[in-house]
Amino acid sequence: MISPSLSRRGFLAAGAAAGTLTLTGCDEVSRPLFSAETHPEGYPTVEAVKAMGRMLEERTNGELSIRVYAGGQLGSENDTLEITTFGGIDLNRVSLAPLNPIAPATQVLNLPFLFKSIPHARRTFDGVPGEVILDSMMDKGLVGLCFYDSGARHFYNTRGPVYTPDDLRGLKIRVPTSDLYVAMIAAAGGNPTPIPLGEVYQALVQGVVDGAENNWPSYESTRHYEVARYYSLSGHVMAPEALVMSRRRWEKLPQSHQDTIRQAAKDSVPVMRALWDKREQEAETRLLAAGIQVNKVDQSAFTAPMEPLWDRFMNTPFLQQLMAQVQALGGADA
Ligand code: GTR
Repeated sequence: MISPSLSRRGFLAAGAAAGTLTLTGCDEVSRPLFSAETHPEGYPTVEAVKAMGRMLEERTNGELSIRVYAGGQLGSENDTLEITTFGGIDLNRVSLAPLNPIAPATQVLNLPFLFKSIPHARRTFDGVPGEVILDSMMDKGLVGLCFYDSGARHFYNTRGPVYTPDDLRGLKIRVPTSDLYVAMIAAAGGNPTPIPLGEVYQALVQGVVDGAENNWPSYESTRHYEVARYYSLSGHVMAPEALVMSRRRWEKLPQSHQDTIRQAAKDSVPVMRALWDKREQEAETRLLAAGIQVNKVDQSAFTAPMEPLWDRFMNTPFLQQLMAQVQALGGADA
C-alpha cells in the first residue's frame, strides 16, 4: 500500500523498480538488490556500495549482486526510504536525517556538537551505540547494515560569512526533513526551511533559501558553492550516512545470504573511509581554488543555544542512556 504522502516521482520510481522485476522475470532471491542513492556516480557512498556489490558477487558466485541507482534517480531520500520500508527498493544509502522520524534512536547521532572529534564519531559508529541504533530500525521495516562517514557539516550561504547566530538571523536556511534539524537551525539563529536535496540548487538561485549546511564533498558535488560562496566552518553535526535494507526483501533471503550481506556491508566501511578521507581533502582543495570564502565560526556562540536541544530530543530513558554511552566514548579527544 503506497502512502498518500509519497510524491509522484517516488511513486513512479517504485513502479519502475517493480516493472524491472516483471521484465527480467527474476525471482526475489536471485535478482539484483536495487539500491537508491542521492549522490552522483563517483561519490564515496556510491563507490562503497558498488564495492559491496562486487564482494557479494564473489562470495555467492553471482547469486547476490547490487545495482546502484545514483544521482537521486529513484527520488528524494524521504520518498525512497518510505518505498524501502514496504519493499519497493531493496537497499538505500541515506543520511541520518530522513531516518530521524522513522527510527528515533538515529537522532542521537544528529545531536549538535555531540562529537569531540572524527575519531570519537568513528568509535561510536563502529561500537555498541552504532550497533544498537542500526538494530533499532528492524521493527520499522528496515535492516540497518552499516554506517559510512560523512565528516562534519558546516553552514554556507549567499550573503556573507557567519561567525555568530546574529549572522544567521533573517536568513532562510535549507534543512533536511527532520524536526531535530529544524530546531537546530532555529536555535542557531536562522529560519529553517526543509527541502529535498535535489531542489536546493534551484532554491538558492531563486532566493527561496539563502543558504544550507553540509560537508565539503556534498557542498561541492551539489554545486551549491557556485551560488552560495560563503562557507563557515561550524562543524555542528558529525552524523554518519546509513546503509539500510528493506526487511521485506531481507526476509525472503536464506540466512546464509543474510550473513553474507551483513559481512559485505561491514567490509565496505573501511573501503568507504579511505575514499571519504581522500574526497574530503580533494573537495576542500578544489573549492578553495574555486574562490569560495571560508571562515571559522565562534563555536561557543552556537553550542550555548543549541545544547538545550539534547534534553529536548533525548526524551526517553533509552535515548538518554544511548547519548551517555556516546559521550563516554569521547575519551581523551578533547
Ligand atoms: C549529505 C548526505 C546526503 C543527503 C544530504 C542532505 O551529506 O550525504 O545523503 O542527505 O547531506 O543534506 O540532504
